[in-house]
Amino acid sequence: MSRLVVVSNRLADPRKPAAGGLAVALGDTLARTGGLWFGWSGTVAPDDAAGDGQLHVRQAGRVTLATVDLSAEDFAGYYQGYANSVLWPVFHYRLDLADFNAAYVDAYRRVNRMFAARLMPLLRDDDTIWVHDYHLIPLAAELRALGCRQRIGFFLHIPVPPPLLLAALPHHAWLMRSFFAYDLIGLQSQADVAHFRRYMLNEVGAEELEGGRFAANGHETRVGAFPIGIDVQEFERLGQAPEAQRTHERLLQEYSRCQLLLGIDRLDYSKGIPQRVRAFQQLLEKYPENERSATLIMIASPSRDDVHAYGDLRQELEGLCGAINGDFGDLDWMPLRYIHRVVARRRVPGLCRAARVGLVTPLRDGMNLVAKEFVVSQDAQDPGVLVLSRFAGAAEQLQEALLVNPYDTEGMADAIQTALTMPLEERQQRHARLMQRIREHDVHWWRRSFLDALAAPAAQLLPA
Ligand code: GDG
Repeated sequence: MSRLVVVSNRLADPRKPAAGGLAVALGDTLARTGGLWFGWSGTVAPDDAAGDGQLHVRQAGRVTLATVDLSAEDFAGYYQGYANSVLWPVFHYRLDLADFNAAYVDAYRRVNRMFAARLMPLLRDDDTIWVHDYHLIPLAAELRALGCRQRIGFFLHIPVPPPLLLAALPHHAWLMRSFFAYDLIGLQSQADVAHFRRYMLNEVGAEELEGGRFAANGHETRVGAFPIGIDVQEFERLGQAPEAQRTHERLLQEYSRCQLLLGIDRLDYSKGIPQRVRAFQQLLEKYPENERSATLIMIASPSRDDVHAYGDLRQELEGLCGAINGDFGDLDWMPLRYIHRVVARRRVPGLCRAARVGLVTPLRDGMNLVAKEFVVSQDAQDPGVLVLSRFAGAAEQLQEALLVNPYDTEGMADAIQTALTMPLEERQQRHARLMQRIREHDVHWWRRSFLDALAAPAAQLLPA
């Protein structure tokens, strides 16, 4: 069995419980065969220090964690700049929020080249390399330039926008052609695969072969949808633990006269948080019977505070939340609890179980794991209802959720009302079907199906 090498921008210690589903799932695989996890150390060294690119290696059980530092200039250009101020907005269809600063792409190339140079001496001939996410798209091309012959797979956690939108990205041809250095490219949804395919045919002039394969300029790659799942068993265990139970009981006590609605996201403009608040406001206006009974808890954990667009979003949201509480609240009832803090992971299942409605309404999302976590947290006898944006990758799988268009405020308010008044039997039926699909396609299924496809001969067809 070949050794697995995972490369991602940030690492998590797979043995720590706070690490969460993805880190645990990847850590399991790495631990089984003895693996290597490579990425940024999280440390920014001053520009004049020799820290730039310094390698740190440590063991976590059978997993070797190898990390490199970034200089302050590279951190600003590669991470805050090209990754989070260019690729993130463009791939989430937000050209208006992209900052096409020419220095960013240089830093992005430089860091990918530096990562390749540091990783190369650590590789063995029979390694299988799995690169994650938009920070590292050109990494395989840089590794190939250094003579790397091992199999390299790539998984993109965020959406792929339509080709004409991608084409607005300066250097898009360079970036997208660099995908051809991978043996396999995994995307979250069929919609992403369709956009990727059209881009390769229209913009690159690639030839389409059988089984998700594309060829251009003498290189060939394969593309498929591998929707990421959660670690269902781990999440269920977390839900049965005392801290989740206590959170659940405390919320039921405190809101005994209310039906709870819940949103949990990083505070990110892709998550449609202001749109959700407006829909909640519309709910209170259009269906006044919810006054004094429906309460929205919105946890928006801090994220990328140092990127400009995120500060604007926070201000907008604080204004909106304050206005609703001012307009509708009373001495003994506040319609909205907005929490701009991280809630401990151990409490999340208890929070979800106390909610009658889970609001997962991104404007665009690669997958959205909160949607799956919400469903898994529910009591199967008396489950809450998931209201899910049709623009989340998860919507392709979770058809029994109430699917909404987050730009349609009134439609969303109507869907919330449907969720709040849904009869028990219908809730149970929808929940059972969603659970079955989430269980079948959990994070272990995702990891196995991607790695099996990567190991398979190129001509083998990918799962539809
Ligand atoms: C990217 C893609 C794709 C959130 N707030 C708190 C908290 N969370 C946890 C959730 C969930 C995770 O963070 C967020 O995962 P998502 O999938 O919703 O979103 P992104 O962070 O944007 O992730 C996304 C994902 O990669 C995987 O491929 O699904 O589309 O954008 O697990 O529970 N956890 C705690 N406190 C919080 O306040 N403990």
